[in-house]
Amino acid sequence: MSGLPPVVVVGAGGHAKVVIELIRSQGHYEVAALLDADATPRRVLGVEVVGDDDALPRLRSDGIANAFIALGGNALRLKVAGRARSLGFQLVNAISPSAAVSPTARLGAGVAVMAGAVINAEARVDDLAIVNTNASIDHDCVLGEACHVAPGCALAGGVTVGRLAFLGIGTVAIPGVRIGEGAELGAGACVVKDIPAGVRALGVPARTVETRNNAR
Ligand code: JB2
Repeated sequence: MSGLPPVVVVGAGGHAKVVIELIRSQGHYEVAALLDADATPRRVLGVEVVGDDDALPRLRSDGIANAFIALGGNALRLKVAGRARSLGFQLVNAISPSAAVSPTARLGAGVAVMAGAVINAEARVDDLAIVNTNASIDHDCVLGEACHVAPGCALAGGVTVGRLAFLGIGTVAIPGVRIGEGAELGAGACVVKDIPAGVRALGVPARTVETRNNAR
């Protein structure tokens, strides 16, 4: 027992591994348990998988008040977060000590910011967003709820990313462009004009290849 307040991490896959190490590196919480749809008893990075999401009420009544939803799928993360919040869990943040987050940036709850990420002045990062490894978010950007900015993305100043949007690895976006809710950008896309909600776009410059309605 570390004496730190316990947190349950929901998910036990690749994203959860990264999140467990972020939470440990922050030193504010002890990762006490994992929940996964595959409830097979096992340990991940030394933390026990104690059940699936149906174990949330038990953990809450056992006194665990903090949760982190470590599921990479945006829509799934949002859904499971709603369930955890309705049971009274507080969503904590997992922020790498080697991320550079401006003191004037505003971060919501349940946010992950990985190593090497940069979030500059007066950017806003809403609840459940993922700012992945080495992503760069310049001043005045707005990242919507439960979006995912994958490793190595570079967003110039004033870019807006809609809720549930997914920016694949290495996406770049020029100043002020708006990426719509649930849009998906393929790896290496270069966004030079607004991307409508719900579309999949690829390439340099990014062009719509598919109109999608189901957010990832
Ligand atoms: O509803 C669920 C649920 N559905 C799937 N609740 C809970 N608690 N767990 C769920 N899962 C579990 O999520 C699966 O059983 C599996 O263990 C885990 C997904 O693992 P995977 O490694 O496939 O993906 P991930 O979401 O952890 O990570 C993805 O997103 C990250 C941001 C991957 O694409 C990573 O490469 C990426 N870095």
